[in-house]
Amino acid sequence: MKTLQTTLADAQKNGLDSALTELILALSETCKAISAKVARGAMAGVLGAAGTENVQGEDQKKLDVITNDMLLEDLAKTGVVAAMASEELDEISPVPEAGNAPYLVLFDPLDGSSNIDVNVSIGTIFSVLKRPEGALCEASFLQAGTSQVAAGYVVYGPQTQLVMTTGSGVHGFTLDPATGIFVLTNPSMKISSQTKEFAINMSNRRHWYSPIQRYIEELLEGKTGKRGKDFNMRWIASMVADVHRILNRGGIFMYPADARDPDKPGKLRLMYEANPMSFLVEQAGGASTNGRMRIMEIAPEKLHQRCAVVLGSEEEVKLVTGYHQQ
Ligand code: AHM
Ligand code: MG
Repeated sequence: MKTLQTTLADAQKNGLDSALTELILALSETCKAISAKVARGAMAGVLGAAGTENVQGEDQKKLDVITNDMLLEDLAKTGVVAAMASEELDEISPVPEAGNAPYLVLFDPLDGSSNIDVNVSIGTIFSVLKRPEGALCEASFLQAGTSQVAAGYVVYGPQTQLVMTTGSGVHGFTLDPATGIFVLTNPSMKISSQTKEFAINMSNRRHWYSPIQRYIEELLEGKTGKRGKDFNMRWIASMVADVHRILNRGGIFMYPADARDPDKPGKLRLMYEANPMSFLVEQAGGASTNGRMRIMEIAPEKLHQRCAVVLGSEEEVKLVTGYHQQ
């Protein structure tokens, strides 16, 4: 039986940095603890609103705050993390006692906040960058997605699963609740290039720009329309769960920019959501763009910047991106 530990040990033999291994193992331990809290729900006192707002003006849930604190505390102790940035923090969180530690970690501690209180899958998303030379500041984090050395998520669903990449494929591990061990259950995950399934929040339809309007209209026409096949729709409203489905059976996921607020290109965040998920999707043979360009090549300007997202099965992503370019 292969586990997260043995898989990382093998990767280390093939050159994976031991500090990065340590970091990923520490992250997995924290996520195990988060999973336990999520599973106990009301009994662990983690449901409901925190009564605070994050830097983006969104209401925080108790679990947003609790998981953020857990990750900050545990990763600071590893000695290999120089600083962290989180969707739930206004500013970066340096770890002065870590000295010249080699890595920076960015995370969305609890993705899918609207699903916490209704017992629907939620997750933790992470992205790891190398610490650049010089003094640590926000700019240290503003590296393109192509610079990520590891990325992944843990989905807290019917099973708790950790899915990650260090740049040589995507591997999925299921937490065995009996032993507390992440077991390799989904080695070398691959996204089919074709699909008949799409994910988008249809309630925003009236706000979309014309390329997305056109694309979705063509999908909805089904067998007798231009595409000549029927498409199915899924929208979980937890990006981790939607991406997890796509990594398992293909599909296309979109959270496009729309006409509501031209200063906000979409809802999702480049550094905590779009980049790590793009790294996973590309490593699994899929594609990921903001409608116009490869997400991982976007030069970040701000830590909390938003990003339109079109990712999943390559042929569909290419089609949507092509519609934007026309
Ligand atoms: P969150 O990080 O505050 O939970 O927001 C991100 C989530 C994604 O997981 C999901 O794809 C999207 O928001 C759903 O948005 P909507 O509620 O507009 O459908
Ligand atoms: Mg999120």
